[in-house]
Amino acid sequence: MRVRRSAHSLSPAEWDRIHSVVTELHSQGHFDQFARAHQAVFNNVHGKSAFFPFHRRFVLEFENLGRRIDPQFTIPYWDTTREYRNPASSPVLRSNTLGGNGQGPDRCLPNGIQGNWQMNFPSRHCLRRDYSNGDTMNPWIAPEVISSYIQRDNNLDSFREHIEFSIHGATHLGLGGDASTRYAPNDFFFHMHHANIDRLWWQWQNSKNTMLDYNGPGQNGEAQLDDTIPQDRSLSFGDAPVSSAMVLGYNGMCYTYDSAPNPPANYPGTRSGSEDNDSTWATRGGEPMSPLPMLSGSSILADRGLEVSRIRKALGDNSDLKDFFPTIAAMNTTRLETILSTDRSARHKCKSKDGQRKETLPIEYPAPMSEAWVRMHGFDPERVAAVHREACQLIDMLNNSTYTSPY
Ligand SMILES: [Cu+2]
Repeated sequence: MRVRRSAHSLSPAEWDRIHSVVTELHSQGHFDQFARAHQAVFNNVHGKSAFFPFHRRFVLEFENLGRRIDPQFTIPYWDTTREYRNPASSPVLRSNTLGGNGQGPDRCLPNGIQGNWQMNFPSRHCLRRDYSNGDTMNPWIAPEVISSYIQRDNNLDSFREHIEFSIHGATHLGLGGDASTRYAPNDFFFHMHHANIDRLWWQWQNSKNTMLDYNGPGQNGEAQLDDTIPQDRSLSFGDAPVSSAMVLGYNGMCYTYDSAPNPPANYPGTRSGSEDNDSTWATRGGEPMSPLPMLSGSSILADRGLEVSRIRKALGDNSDLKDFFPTIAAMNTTRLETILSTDRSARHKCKSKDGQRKETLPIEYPAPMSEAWVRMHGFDPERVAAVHREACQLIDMLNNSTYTSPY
């Protein structure tokens, strides 16, 4: 089982290896292929339930191609909540990592692992980045908001809508250039971002009894587990059903994340040790191994469980706590104590250089999605606005309480 790691934890030597792999993949034409394929299926895999399973399968296929070049290759995930206040300051966007902003009238990317690349889809052009606010970006999504979604969404459709209209869109739009188009896979950022979206889905799947949860708008009416994952002829999904992509560790989904629950050891379906795309598994309503892996305090809160005890303390037993953070509201005191002790050791890391804790900053509102983005996806603008409004309400609620964000 391969383990996808946080982009923040990679050494310069590991970035060099990624550089070699993506350079080779580009010379073999795979960046063009994936950009074209993503554009071809675009309307079937955004704003629809297939959003999660399609992108899970899509990123995996790209990773598998990379492993033909370097058998150790995995796609790092980029937890973009980490630098949500000032995304341009991210260590992931330096000249020896993903590169920074585009330059010149065409906003060509001058540095990073794809520095000065020429792309061929949809036509020959330099790979572009164009930050949303000049040399900086508008704020992304605070980790507290994502934690709230993981805790409170009880069906896939609400979770998908929350993620798609918040962290998913904000990050694509922040980087701009190729990353904000239908052919976004031209920018390797796409795969690192979607690995993170996939990790959040996997956290949500494990957070309650929702491992096989699948509902919402499908291709024809209500989505079903035996729907075919939308595919482009250039990809090797075949007629794989959505069910084959639901559980990591099975049906060729041979990977996990360094900061998410491990795949269940025993699950109805095929435990496949190969990279084959065994799409025969279509369990519906099978009994999952019980109990499901429990999320630790840190996983509940976007990896850094610092706020679990703070949120509980600040919000006490009021109804806002139950509405926005039901998992924390339901925690017993022993569990809280355990998290609290992790909290104490982790707090050191939140000190800035002069030893002052940065906990007096209010949480920032996310920038709203642009109209062009909403139109390109055919989203219902009312729904997009509602998700944004709700995130702002949650942020107001936390900012008006005694809660102080450690981020
Ligand atoms: Cu996409």
